[in-house]
Amino acid sequence: MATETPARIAKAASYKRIATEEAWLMQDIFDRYLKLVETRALNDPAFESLWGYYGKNPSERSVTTLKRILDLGAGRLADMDASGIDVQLLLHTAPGVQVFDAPTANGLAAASNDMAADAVRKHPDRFAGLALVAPQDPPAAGKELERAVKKLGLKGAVINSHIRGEFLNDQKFWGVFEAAEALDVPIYIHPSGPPPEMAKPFIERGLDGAIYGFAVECGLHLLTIITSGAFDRFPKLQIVVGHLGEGLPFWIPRLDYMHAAQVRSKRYEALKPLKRTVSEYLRENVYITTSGMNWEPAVMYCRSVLGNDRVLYAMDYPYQFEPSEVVAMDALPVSDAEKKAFYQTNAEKVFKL
Ligand code: 1DF
Ligand code: MN
Repeated sequence: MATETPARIAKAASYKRIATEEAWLMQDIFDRYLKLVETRALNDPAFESLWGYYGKNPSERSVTTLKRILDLGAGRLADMDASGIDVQLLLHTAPGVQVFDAPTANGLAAASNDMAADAVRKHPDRFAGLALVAPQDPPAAGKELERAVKKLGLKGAVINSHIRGEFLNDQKFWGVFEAAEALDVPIYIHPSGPPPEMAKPFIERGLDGAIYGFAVECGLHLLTIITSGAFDRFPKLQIVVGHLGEGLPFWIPRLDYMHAAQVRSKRYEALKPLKRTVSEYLRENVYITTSGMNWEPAVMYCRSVLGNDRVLYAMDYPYQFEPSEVVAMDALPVSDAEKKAFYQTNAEKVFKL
């Protein structure tokens, strides 16, 4: 993995590099995160650890990451140029507005969508964006998604995983799925720190963040959506998850075997018969991106079990701004047409770019 980082990566001749999980942060939302860290009003240790770090830690990583993530202009474009990225799909970073009361969250979601749309309007060939919504208020989230798609030209929604400890498997949130399916846009489920009920063993060991806690929380979230039957109710709904599917593709045989076994034996009220197998939902209703996981063996495995058209490139800027990973993905042992699909045309199709 120790590829040397070139000073500057040239544009590719035969494909655009579209990076599909690139984070930004609205200053007003950041200020409110800091207030929540200071007051400890949420009583959410993973949130406080994460935003306490980016807000107050003096290390080079936290300071430069914060500077980059707040910038939707020249600094970001310069970083994209240096790393050979043609287009960033902008997602407001975690936990979005999911830590605020519903009226505040709805107002901030709308303001952030206006800002993201403005960045896209200024640089339509470099940026596209997903809408931030407040899933804690599903009717409002559905309306904001519709406004963001139809009026602002955003390409779907980002939901920053758990909603104060609850998951989208709960039918009270399904208005968001209904809106996305009706608008024919995907929902990107991006990780967040594990909720307090899950966080303790992770935090104590320093493992709650992007190293692994995010993947455990978000992989669990996706699995709960699948086993809830949400895709039987919304068969056209498409969910995008990063970090190579948060591990679920590697669990396919066990997910299918054990889900069928537990349903047959009626062990759990919550595990109902589904129309398809767990892995069929992964192949038909889920797209995965390579954010943070641009490592050839893992990417090739995921392509082999999900199909080339289900795997999309992402960098995870600015959290994992590693130009050497672009070099590694350029060298994937796949055909030119497949590489173009991976970097460009899959994203154009899924997000209607
Ligand atoms: C981190 C990484 C934080 C990612 C993120 O959102 C995030 C991190 C707050 O390293 O602290 O989205 N990431 O996806 O790699
Ligand atoms: Mn990310």
